[in-house]
Amino acid sequence: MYDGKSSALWHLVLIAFCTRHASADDYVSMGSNTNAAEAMQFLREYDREASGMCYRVTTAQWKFVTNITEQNRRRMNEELALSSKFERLSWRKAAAFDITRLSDPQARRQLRKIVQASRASLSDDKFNELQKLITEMKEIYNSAKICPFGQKPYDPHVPKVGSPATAPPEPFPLTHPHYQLNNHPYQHYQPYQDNPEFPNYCDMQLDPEISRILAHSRIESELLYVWKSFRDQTGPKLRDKFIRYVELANEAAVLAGFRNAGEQMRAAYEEPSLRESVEEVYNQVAPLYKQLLTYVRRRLLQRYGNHTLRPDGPLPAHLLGNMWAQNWKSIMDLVMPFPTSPALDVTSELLRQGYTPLRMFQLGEEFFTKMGMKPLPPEFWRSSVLTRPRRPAQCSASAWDFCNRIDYRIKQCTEVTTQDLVSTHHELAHIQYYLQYADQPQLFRDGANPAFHEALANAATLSVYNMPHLYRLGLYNNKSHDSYEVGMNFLMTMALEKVAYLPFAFMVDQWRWSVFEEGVENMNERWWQMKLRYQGVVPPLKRTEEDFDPGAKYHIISDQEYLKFFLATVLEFQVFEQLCVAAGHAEHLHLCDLHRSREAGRLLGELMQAGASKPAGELLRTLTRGRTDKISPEALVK
Ligand code: X8Z
Ligand code: ZN
Repeated sequence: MYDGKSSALWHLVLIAFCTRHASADDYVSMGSNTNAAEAMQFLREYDREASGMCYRVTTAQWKFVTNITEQNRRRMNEELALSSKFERLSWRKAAAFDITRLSDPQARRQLRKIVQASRASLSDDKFNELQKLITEMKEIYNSAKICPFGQKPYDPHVPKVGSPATAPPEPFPLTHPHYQLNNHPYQHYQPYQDNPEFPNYCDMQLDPEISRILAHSRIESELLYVWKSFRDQTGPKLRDKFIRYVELANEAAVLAGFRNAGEQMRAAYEEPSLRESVEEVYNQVAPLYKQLLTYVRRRLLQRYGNHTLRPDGPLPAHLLGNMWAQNWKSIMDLVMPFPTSPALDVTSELLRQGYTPLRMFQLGEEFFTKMGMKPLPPEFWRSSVLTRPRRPAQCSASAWDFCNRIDYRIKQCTEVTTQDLVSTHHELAHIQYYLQYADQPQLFRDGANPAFHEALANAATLSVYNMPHLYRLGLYNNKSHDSYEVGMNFLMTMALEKVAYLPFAFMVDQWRWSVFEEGVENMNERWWQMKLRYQGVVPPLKRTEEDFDPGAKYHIISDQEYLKFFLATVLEFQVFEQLCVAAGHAEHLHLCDLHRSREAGRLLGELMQAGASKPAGELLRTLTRGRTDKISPEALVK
């Protein structure tokens, strides 16, 4: 992940275009000032102040997420409030210009970025209410906890068997083997109620405990329990706040000249026919997804039997190894095409060779420098958090740009596993993107559209975990296995991760746009209708409008656009294919290794250096050497 532009400040600087086949400038709240010198002066000051503000907010956020204390939370919220004020003020100044009549296209582009996606046209009260709602929803979500399977909520008045009545509940250490399931075949999995060591303590959070159960347990009743309990602890508490959020976001969008908040979100793509082109991409990948679903369903039937799912019906949402059924890679053990060949897991080899988190990062840095790209600055090594801190901290991996052209960091609680080796390269690719576009003005230090950051980071990462690369690194010996079988297993892992994800990533914003457009009636029913239509997935239990299942997905309640993940998943393969062409690779795409390819590095660097200074279509033309400015799933399907 990259965390670059997630603060309130950066919500306000997205570009806004729209679907009404008109010019971009039609949607700018236009002022009358046509003085070009004043506009340039304003942009210079904005650049300096916005970079400074971004540095302060990012520093405060970093302090909080790497050391969760009330004081750090307060400081972060203070900085966020200041940056909101700055953003509103800047919006007013920018909106005073008649953007259409400025002759410098880059200045026009920057001003539009300040003005168009803003919610600053709301009254102060409503603007603050909207920010507060989003913060509250995030806090409710992040504090959701459930009891272990088979246990009642902890009651301090009921003595735990074998312990004194006064004993406080003990925090369960994450080093306990019950949580260390990554490398264990699922047969060794022991459900909580059968585990005498597990304490009577209702403190299981989504990450890591609940996610690990969904990934590793093959006990249907336990999967059902955690699937339901997490939804009980999120949705109903979030529903009313979300309804008010929809109302305010729509009001802000209408004041900014859009029909609704969905249209305002889509405007960041600068593509008038975005809805149609995204649907076309979905239709192109749907047949492949259906094949995958059919194959996986057969294997699930073998595991869970026909009282749990039907041979010709949809898939129950709790059996796919993930809370949202969005990524199926955890059920690889159930669906592996060649179970006697390896699944390219190099974890034990990494451990055997004495790899450490630091060495994994050094290896990742080398991957980029050997392609002729930029080395990491000393500040990176000085300040990054590369292993789990001993204090309360958020552990999700993220790459940080402190907006001062000096300070770049990664936060990742790295473990020596294949998955974290991949994640290390992914986060380092985000840092590479930051380094490459560092000389752009602050407003252009971002991806060309919301999908670009993830797409380029993943494109660079795709060659890291294929056979030739792991062989080259001395982590996999391709002599001892049938390479066809290993290749098929690898492609199945890819399909479970990338192909299974596509309909989910597509439907999230289809649902969100429908709520912004048509209102909040029957929100939950509509969610499940879309899950069935696009994903072929059904809830394992009856759902009602008392439930609010979209609220179990963080990106929905935290106001984060999701279409970018759908487009990024498609685009990463399109970019990867072109990088492989540049590298002179002529074999199957899944065997392409970008190792030491200066040509691939040059192309990737060129795409990254542009940041957001050019429209995405222009970069796609650069990528495809003039052939197209459209995103295409051809390479992914290949
Ligand atoms: O949100 C994320 C990352 C940040 S870029 C943690 N992802 C999406 C998700 O969790 O739904 C990565 C995969 C898709
Ligand atoms: Zn990322």
